[in-house]
Order: sequence, then C-alpha cells, then structure tokens
Amino acid sequence: MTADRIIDLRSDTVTKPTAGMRAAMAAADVGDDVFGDDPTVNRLEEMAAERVGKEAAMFVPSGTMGNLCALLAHTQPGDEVLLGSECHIYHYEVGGMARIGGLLAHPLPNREDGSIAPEDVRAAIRPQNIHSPRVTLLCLENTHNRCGGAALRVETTDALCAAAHEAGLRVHLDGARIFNASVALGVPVERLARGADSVMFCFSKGLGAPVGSILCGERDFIERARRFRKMLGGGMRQAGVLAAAAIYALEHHVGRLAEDHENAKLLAEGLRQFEAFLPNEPETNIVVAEVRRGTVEGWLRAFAEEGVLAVPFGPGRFRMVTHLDVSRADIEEALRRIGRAVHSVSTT
Ligand code: TLP
Repeated sequence: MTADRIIDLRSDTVTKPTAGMRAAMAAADVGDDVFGDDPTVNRLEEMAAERVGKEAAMFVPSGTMGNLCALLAHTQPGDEVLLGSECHIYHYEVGGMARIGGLLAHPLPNREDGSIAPEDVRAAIRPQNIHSPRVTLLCLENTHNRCGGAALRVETTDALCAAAHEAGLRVHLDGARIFNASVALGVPVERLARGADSVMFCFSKGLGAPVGSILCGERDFIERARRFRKMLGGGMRQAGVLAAAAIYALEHHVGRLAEDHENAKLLAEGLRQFEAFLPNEPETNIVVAEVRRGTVEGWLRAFAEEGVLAVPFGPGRFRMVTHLDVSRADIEEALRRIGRAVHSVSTT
C-alpha cells in the first residue's frame, strides 16, 4: 500500500473484479438470454433461487431494476405500498414506483434496527371501501442501509410478514445485502427470506461482482417480472459473462463478509476516539457517523484531501462502507489519515 493510495469507503459497490473472477468471466459459456439461451445465466438463476428458497429467479442489471420489477409484478397502478420511512426504494430509486408503477408510497417509521412496528403495518391497512386505494404490498429491507447496515432478525421479518399476509398483502424484501445479514446473524439466507413472497439481492455490493442483482420468487411472479424487465430495457443478451462473475461471487465471497464486518467495527471504534464523530455500532459493513462539530461537507473534503473517501448520508451524517477491496491494514491507515484531517481542521 502506497502512502497516497485512495482508500475508497463510499460504498461496497466500488470493488473491482478479482483475477479469479475475471478468469471465470472470460471462460463463461454464453447465449442470447432474451431467448432464454444463456446457460450461465440459467445456472445462476437456478443457484440463486435455491439459495433463497424460492421457485425461480431473474437476473437483472441492478438492484433498482430488481426492486422496480418486483413492485410492478406484485401490484396494479393506483395501489398503495407500505414501506419503511428510511428504505432505499423510497429514498434512492428516483421515485420509479410512482413514475413508472403509478404506486402510492405509504412510509411507516423505521426504527433504529431497520424494523417497522407490526402494529404500524396493521394500522396502515385501511378498511377497503370506495374511497381508498387498494393496499397490496409491504416492502422490507435487510440489511438496512440508512439504519447503518442493521440486520433484521428472523422473528422481526416473520412477524411483519405475518401481519401483511393476514391482511392479504404480499411482501417484497429488498435484500441487496442479505448475505451480510446472514453472515452477521449466523442464519441461512433462505430462513431470512422465508416469509417474503419475493426477495432481491445484489452481486455488485459486498459480494464483489462488477454488475448484477437477482429477483427471486414464485414461478408465475418471475414470469410477470420478466415482461417488466424487458419493458424497462433490462433484457440482456450474452449476459453469461456477468452471470459468471455472480456465480464466482456466490462461491467465493460469502464467507469473507465476516472480515468486512470486523473491519467496520474497527473503523467505528476508531472514529469514536475523535469527539467530532458519533458512529453507530455496526452489525455489518456500514458505518454511519453523526458529525458533532463542523459540517459533513467540510469533513468529507478534509478526508478526501488525505485520500479517504466517504459519502454524505442524511442531515449531519456521513457513511463509510467496508468491502473486498479494503483490508484491515487499509482501515488502520484510513484512521491515521482521518486523525491527520481532524488535526488539520482543529489547527486551522
Ligand atoms: N445502494 C447504493 C446507493 O444507491 C445508496 C449504496 O451505495 O449503498 N437496495 C439497497 C438497500 C441498496 O443499498 C441499493 C444500492 C439498492 C437497493 C440499489 O442497487 P443498485 O445500485 O444496484 O441499483
């Protein structure tokens, strides 16, 4: 590691494919996936469906498209969707559910652990009459990005799914980082996703693939979702080169997520030593710190001058994410550089 190497903690999306992953991509057998002819995509879809315990799966270019296809396939335009007030679908997916799906978002307060109170779900389910929109879907997120990578417990997910199902709603789980939750909790992904009707997860985050996410659910739901993926321009052709990276990620990069979680803890402990920052106690790979002195923009500029990158994350907060391309030594170095930034800000 050279002294001036950038330590990029903006997201776990910044990883570059390893030599092993690139070799698997180069060797991939491919075909036209819109015709259903890509053997590597087909293999990935079978593997992913099996891992999450669902009947079928559909490979998509991004988590955003996976979530949107799920919302479109579960609902009709004009329906109301219950979701967490801090969730990714609501904050960071460009309002696609409203613009493209014609859906009404009903945010329910997210608690610090990323959950929603089951009573809030029950209270939000309106009695059906001529005045009300149809309430048809509940969305959950695990791990919860804006709640500092919190891992939703099985009991929490099960209780929320039960509350939704009792009222005839379906449940979609945005599991962009569900493998992080699985490793942190020591619970198989299949168990975490069991109560949900559909689950989307990403290969291009902690799992270290360059592109790709997958939507899993019942066979007829995935068939409906395939039409929406095509409509959104997500029908890919020789996508096996990408699916090969995703298969490699599932086979080689799941167990190692524990290292990212350890590194996030080390980073949070280090940040806590500076009175300017109040970090969360990360359960997974996301550190969110409140700024107690100065501004987020000012601190991010000072970190960047020392070669450490982070992103603003809501009022008065910044986020740092650990991943495959940062080692424990990199985190120690990042903390030394942050120390220098704190020193230079307090002496200027
Ligand atoms: N999240 C990105 C940014 O959009 C904030 C990040 O850097 O964390 N669900 C969740 C929970 C996510 O965190 C993300 C990406 C997505 C869905 C969307 O995935 P992509 O970026 O593949 O569309």
